[in-house]
Amino acid sequence: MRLNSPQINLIIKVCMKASRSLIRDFGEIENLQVSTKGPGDFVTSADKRTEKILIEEIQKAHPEHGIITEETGIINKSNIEKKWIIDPIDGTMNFLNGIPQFAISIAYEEKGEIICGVIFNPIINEMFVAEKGNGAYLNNSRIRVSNKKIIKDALIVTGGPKGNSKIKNKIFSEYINVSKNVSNVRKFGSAALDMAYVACGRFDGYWQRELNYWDIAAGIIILKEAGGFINFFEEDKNNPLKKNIIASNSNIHNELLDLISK
Ligand code: 2AM
Ligand code: CA
Repeated sequence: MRLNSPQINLIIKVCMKASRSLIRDFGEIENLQVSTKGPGDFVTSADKRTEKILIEEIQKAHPEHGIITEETGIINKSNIEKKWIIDPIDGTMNFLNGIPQFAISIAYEEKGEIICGVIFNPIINEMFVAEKGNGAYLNNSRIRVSNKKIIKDALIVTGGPKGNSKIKNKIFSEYINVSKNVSNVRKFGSAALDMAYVACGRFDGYWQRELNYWDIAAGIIILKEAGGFINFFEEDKNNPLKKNIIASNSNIHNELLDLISK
């Protein structure tokens, strides 16, 4: 693998460190599921514990850098040049239910451009890595998006609507419209892994509304470096961290865009 920037090495190191406690916590979930209290609080603390390790390790190396995370919010807000974007557990609902489809997602950004990113599923030990200009990798093998050319044959993944969404009906009708025009649609519950799976050709495309930037930041660079196309739609200028995204291989991108009722 040709990826060797100091940032990518740091991300991989902190991911591996945080994943040790995350794997332990995941192992506890089964026991908690049968307790009357349920695993809800435990998951929140697993999220926080993982995030704390990630933040501490990045701050050890770069105390002055900006960090945006799901749980803690924004650290060193004034540093707009160098930022780390962290989602400690993407796919929290899966984690909570003992389903091994979740990941640590970390991206590094300079002057508003994502430079590198990692998405790591510690349970099945799949690490997706990309660095600007140097390609995308799954574990140590180069990955590329699929070569599917016809949208009717495409396997598409999506997510949402979230529980409190105010546009559930719109999202459901979009789902129906896409379903009718592609081979099939899947919902796997982790935006980061959905994007990584498009990057390695398991899915041909992905769309989702009402995401947060940390759900997809690492996915963006991994997918781009794997030859994928990405589009954001209906952007909210007052809330730049909120995202609606379409991502796919290059062949079916415009057709998938047309199926989304913008
Ligand atoms: P999370 O697991 O970190 O919450 C599920 O469709 C995907 O959407 C997950 O990646 C999930 O991230 C993300 N998502 C973002 N905001 C969400 C919300 N409010 N409710 C559920 N999923 C959300
Ligand atoms: Ca997330």
